[in-house]
Formats: sequence, structure tokens, C-alpha cells
Amino acid sequence: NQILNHIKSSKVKGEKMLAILLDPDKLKLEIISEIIDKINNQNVDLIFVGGSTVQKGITDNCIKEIKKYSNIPVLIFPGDYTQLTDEGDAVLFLSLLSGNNPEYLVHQQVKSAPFLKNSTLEIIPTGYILIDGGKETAVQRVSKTLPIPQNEIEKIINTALAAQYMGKDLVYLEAGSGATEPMEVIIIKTVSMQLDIPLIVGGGIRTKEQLENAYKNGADVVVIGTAFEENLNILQSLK
Ligand code: 1GP
Repeated sequence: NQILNHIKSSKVKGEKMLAILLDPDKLKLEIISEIIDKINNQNVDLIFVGGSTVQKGITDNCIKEIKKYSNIPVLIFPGDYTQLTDEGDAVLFLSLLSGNNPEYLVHQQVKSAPFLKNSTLEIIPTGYILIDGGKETAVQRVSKTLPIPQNEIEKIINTALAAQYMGKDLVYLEAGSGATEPMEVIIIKTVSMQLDIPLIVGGGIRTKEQLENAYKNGADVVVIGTAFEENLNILQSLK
């Protein structure tokens, strides 16, 4: 459990972690070396690889290419079970707890089992909670589930606590890729205060101020995808 232990011990020490999300669908293999060059030596702790609609086989090659250039741990952030590959170091074994679609609550996990049984991937059980980020996001479209509105804070807290009680090792509060309204810090604060397990926050985070506010209010890991895709030099200004 090397990666999970690293995340947990960082939480205990109050060391905040930054994860960059790379979507294999949008990544041409030829430019991966250039992209990794922008990530290495920029205090990036984790690389998440995944997307809502990635075709089978693409994730595999993408991670292989990333691994040529970087030693940063790669966590698969799968949109579905076909994205699993032993090229990665770990998988965020997500269960979409905010929605009521059994496909993403449990059926995808069942379909993953035959692969995971013989896999070298570290499996990290993760409660995945989709919060309304101001626009319809890919997760919402693909999972056919509704996000929890930001003002339903009790429901968000209870969903996160339920994740912990179910034995998840992490909670991921997701406002959706490209969210126009990132998570209110009050949500991050109240959820993190009640949780014992590490909290990942992502969706629509674009500025140093937003990043710092997320950390200050209790996010242990912050995920940035779109802002990095749009400006490969952004990490220098976020340091
Ligand atoms: C999406 O939380 C991640 O799953 C990151 O979101 O692309 O908006 O940074 P952004």
C-alpha cells in the first residue's frame, strides 16, 4: 500500500499534495515527453490518468510513455473498467456514491475484478462524490447521475462519512472537469473536519488562490486537469 500510505502520512504531517490529471483522450503520444517536462520538478506528487470516455488500449500506451520520462506515481482514475492497466502504479477504485446508478456504484467494480485479481496495481478504494460545478460535466453525462447541489451540505457530509464507514480509504469531492463554479471552501472545510481519511478535491481549480484555499480548508490532495491542459506553464505560477 505504498501510495495510499504516502497520502496518509502526508495528511498526518500536514503536507499538501498536488495531482495533475492527464486525459489520455486529449493526449497525443508524441507530446507526452514535452508535457511531462512541464510536470517534473514542479512539486507534483501524483499523476492521475483517466477520462470519462477513453477507448480501450489508449490508457496503456499513454502511461507507458509517461513512465519513460517521470518517476512520479501514476494513479489510474478510470472512467470505466477497460481503462485498467498494469502500466500504472495504483488505481483509484472509485464508487460514485453521489448518484443512484448501480453501474457506477458497483457493476463497473465487478467487471474490474477479473483484471484486478491478477494485477500488480495497488487498489485504493475511493468514495467518489460529484458536486454541482455549475455546468453539466462529462461524469454527469456518462454516469447519468445528478451531482449534489453545493447548498446541500448535510447530504455531502453524510455521503462522505458513509464512504468512510463503508471502508473507503479516500474521499474524492469532484466538481467535474472544467467546472465553472469550483467547490465552495465551506464544503471542503466541513467535510474535511468530519473525515478521518484523506480528502481529494478537484474540478475547476485554476488559480494559486483557489489551490491555497482548498489546502487551507482541509483538502489533502488537489487535482488540476483543465487549467494545466490550457496552459502547460501554469505549475510555475502555482508553486
Ligand atoms: C476532474 O477533478 C478533476 O476529474 C480535475 O478537474 O479538469 O477542472 O481541473 P479540472
